[in-house]
Amino acid sequence: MSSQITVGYWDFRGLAEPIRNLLVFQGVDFVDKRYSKGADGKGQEWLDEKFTLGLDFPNIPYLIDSANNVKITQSLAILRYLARKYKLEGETEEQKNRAAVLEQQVYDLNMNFFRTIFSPDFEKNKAEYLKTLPDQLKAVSNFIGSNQYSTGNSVTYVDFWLYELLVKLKVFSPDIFNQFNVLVSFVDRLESNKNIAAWRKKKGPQKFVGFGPFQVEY
Ligand SMILES: N[C@@H](CCC(=O)N[C@@H](CS)C(=O)NCC(=O)O)C(=O)O
Repeated sequence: MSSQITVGYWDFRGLAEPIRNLLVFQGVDFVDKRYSKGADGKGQEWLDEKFTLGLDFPNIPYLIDSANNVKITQSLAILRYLARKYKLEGETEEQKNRAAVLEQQVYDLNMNFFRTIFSPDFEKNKAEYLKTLPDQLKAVSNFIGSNQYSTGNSVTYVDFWLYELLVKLKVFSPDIFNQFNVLVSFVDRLESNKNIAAWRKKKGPQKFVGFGPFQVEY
């Protein structure tokens, strides 16, 4: 049977990787549609399709689930849709709340990171950012505590969102990241999932972002 789900994005991790990882973890056969930025970096391949797909707010990442006639954008809306579809919202009210809180916390931490990465005075801002990073990670580590996953002992959609933040920080500052055993174990646990491990092997290292000073692959 051909894949019913398509995820469209640039050819790097970016905002699509949590979505891809959720699908991979679930063992879903999906079309991993990647648009080239092209030699001029303008992404004409995407622009040619952008307004032809029937998306309300044409952007990438997008998700098309043809079996359910779903065509959506906005990375967190896509993750939440998949959470409902695959029952990854959390089992209890408490776990659902924890997922919602962590989702927005990770959003803020991501913004902090990207403000640093894309700031004009990168080196100065990087030094300032690194001073605050241990406290940011400590709070996440305390939140996870002795749970296997971020919101409890079962996987929720927010694990894939958190994972992507953590692996960025792991390569950005291994010394700081590695001080947090809970976070190291969390990343290891997801990466030891057989579907995720096979996906990582198949895809090889990929860039986090398409431009800027943080041209690191993971
Ligand atoms: N809030 C949106 C942001 C989407 C976005 O900014 N997409 C970027 C890549 S990260 C892009 O290049 N979009 C292509 C476009 O604007 O046509 C989301 O979370 O999905």
